[in-house]
Amino acid sequence: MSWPGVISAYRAYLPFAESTPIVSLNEGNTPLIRADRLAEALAPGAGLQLYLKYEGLNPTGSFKDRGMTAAITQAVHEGARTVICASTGNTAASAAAYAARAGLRCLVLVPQGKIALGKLAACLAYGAEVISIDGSFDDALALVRELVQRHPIALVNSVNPWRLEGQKTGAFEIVDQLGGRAPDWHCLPVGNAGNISAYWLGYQQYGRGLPRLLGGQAAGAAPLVHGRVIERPETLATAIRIGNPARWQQALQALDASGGIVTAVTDAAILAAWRLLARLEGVFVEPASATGVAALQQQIALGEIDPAGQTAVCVLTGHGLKDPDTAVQQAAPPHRLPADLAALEGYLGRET
Ligand code: AN7
Repeated sequence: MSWPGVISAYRAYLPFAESTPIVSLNEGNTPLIRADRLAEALAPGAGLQLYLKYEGLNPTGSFKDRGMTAAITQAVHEGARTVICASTGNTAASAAAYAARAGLRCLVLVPQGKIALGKLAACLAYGAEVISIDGSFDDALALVRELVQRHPIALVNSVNPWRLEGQKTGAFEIVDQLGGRAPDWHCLPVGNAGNISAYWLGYQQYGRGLPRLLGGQAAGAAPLVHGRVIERPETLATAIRIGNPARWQQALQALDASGGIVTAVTDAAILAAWRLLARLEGVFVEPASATGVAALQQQIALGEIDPAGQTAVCVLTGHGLKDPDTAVQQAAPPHRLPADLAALEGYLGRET
């Protein structure tokens, strides 16, 4: 049977009326990939059971589609004609796609020069009106929050509670894929803090056990770790270049209630984890998505997490093709040879 999308799959757990028409791209049902080689790199000999929830395989290439199907469904239900969001890129691409499918006008505000190429390309392709703000994501979010007070436009950032309703289905899937139980550790990047808040709601509602949450923030954009707004957040992981998360308090409560940890990891550590994912497991993600793995690696190395016999799930939030520029910049350029067998054999025999 074909997968119907997260609202239809988990309708009994979501507050939609039976009669509400669903706007879906059949999102969700992403693979939970066992990662033994990565587990061995992070915790040699410890018997860590590590899984990767590959959310980059959603229809627009990121986890945002789970929440967006719910937010756009509800916006249509309430009669909206126009939707808007501020975004570091993935929310924008997702909003643009679901708005297109619903026939809505879609405006997206993005920080000038700080949105990865694949995200911009998608927004433009879906026909969204892309507005590049001379400021940060936080500036853009403040602007749209004000705008929707004055105009009948639906805000589809994760301040919108419907986003969390859809997003929490990620927790249901993980439990189902693990055979009916939550993992010991649930690791993920934290930017605007919608995802971590939603996962906690999902695990609680599903009632099959609770994980401890491990949130990773980029060192240059770590308001939750430092306990203060970061005025000028900076990180190569542009998806999580956020200094004043909208779901700040809810995330702290979830972390606290789960006995969790929120930690900052350097861009170098994020890239190291990003590389391990691709090279040890064949899983290509955008840099921000490796932040949960980097956080797990750090906490194991510091002795804060004992990996022995534990089950950990790392949520990989966005596909690697979202940010092709970083991937190319991080690698040596391709080898260049004449179209000639001798040259190719010479290359094959060289020292590597
Ligand atoms: C790949 O698209 O905020 O903590 O505007 O794109 O729920 O914000 C993106 C966030 C992690 C952080 N990984 O999730 C946006 C946006 C990726 C992301 C996050 C984002 P939240």
